[in-house]
Amino acid sequence: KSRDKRVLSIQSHVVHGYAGNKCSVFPLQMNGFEVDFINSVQFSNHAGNVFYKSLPTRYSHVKGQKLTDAELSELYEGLKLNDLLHYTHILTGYCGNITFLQRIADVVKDIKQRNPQAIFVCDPVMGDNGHYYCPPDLMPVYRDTIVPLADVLTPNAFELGELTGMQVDTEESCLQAVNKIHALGVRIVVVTSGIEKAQKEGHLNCYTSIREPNGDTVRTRFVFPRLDGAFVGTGDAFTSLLLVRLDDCNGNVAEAVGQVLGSMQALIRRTSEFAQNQVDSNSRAMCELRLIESRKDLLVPQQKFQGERI
Ligand code: PLP
Ligand code: PXL
Repeated sequence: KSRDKRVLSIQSHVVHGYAGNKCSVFPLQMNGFEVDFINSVQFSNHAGNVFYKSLPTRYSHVKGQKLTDAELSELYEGLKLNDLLHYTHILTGYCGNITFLQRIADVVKDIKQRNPQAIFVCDPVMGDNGHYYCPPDLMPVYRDTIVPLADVLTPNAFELGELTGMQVDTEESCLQAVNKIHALGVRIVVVTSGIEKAQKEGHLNCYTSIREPNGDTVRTRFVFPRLDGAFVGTGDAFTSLLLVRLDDCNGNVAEAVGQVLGSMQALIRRTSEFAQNQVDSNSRAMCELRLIESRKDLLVPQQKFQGERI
C-alpha cells in the first residue's frame, strides 16, 4: 500500500553540479518521495571549496540570484491558495540570510499546524572546522527559533558546539551537547562528523541519539572509513537519505544511519576515484559528487554499517 510521502525542501539550486536541492531532490525522488522544492538561491555553480590530496579547488565565478523572504512568502501563498500544503516532511539546509531563515520558521510552523505529524528535518548549516561559512548572526535564530521546531537535527561538531555554547571535541562533550539539543525539544539528533579527539586514525565517527517519549535516550556510535577528499554536497545528500531511511525504518535512527552511511561511502568512494583520475592527469577541474552514477547506491546500499550502543 502506497503511503503519501510529500516533502517541501527549501535549499539552494545550482545550474551545474551538485549542492543543496541538486543533492537532495534526486535521492528523495529515487526513493519514492514527491518533492516540492523551493530554491533559496539559483547559482551557476556552488561556491564551496573541494579538497583532494590537499589541492583546494573552487570555481572562479559564481553568478546568480537569491530568493528574498518576500518572494518565499509569495510562493508559499500560491501553494496555500491552491490548497497544496499537504506535506509529510520539511527539509532545510544551507541558508545565507537572516530574514529568509526567519521566514522559513513561519513556513515550518504553518505546515506543522496543518499537519501536526509533519516531520521537520533540519540541517543547521553554519560552518565546520572551527569557522562559519554563513553569517554568524544566523546562529541565534537557529538556536532560539529553528532548532526548537526540528524533529530531526543533523549538526556537525562545530554547529553542535555553537548551538549549545559548548566546546565539542570529545565524545563526552558531544553527548552532553546532544542532550542540550534534546532539551530544546528535538527528538532525533545525528552528529555527522568532527569529534576529532574520539576518532581513530583513518576513520570518522557519527553519533545518533533519540529521546524516547518516556525520557530515555538511546545513543549509538558509528565508525566508518575516512575517504580521501572533501566534496561539496555530501552533507546535503546525507540529510536527504536520512529523511528517506527514517521513514523506511519507522524512526529507528540507528538502522537508518547504518544504511545512509553505506550509501554515502559508495557515493564518496566513486567521487574520490574520479578526483584521483583528475589529479593523475594533472587537471584541477572541479570534482562534483558522482550522484547520478551512484543512483543504485542511493536506492539500496550494498554495505550497511552497524552502530554500537553507548
Ligand atoms: N564518509 C561518509 C560516509 C560521510 O557521510 C561523510 C560526510 O558526510 C564523509 C565520509 C566525509 O568525509 P570527509 O570529511 O573526510 O570528506
Ligand atoms: O552544500 C552546501 C551548499 C549549498 N548551497 C551552495 C553552496 C554550498 C556549498 O558550497 O555553495 C550555493
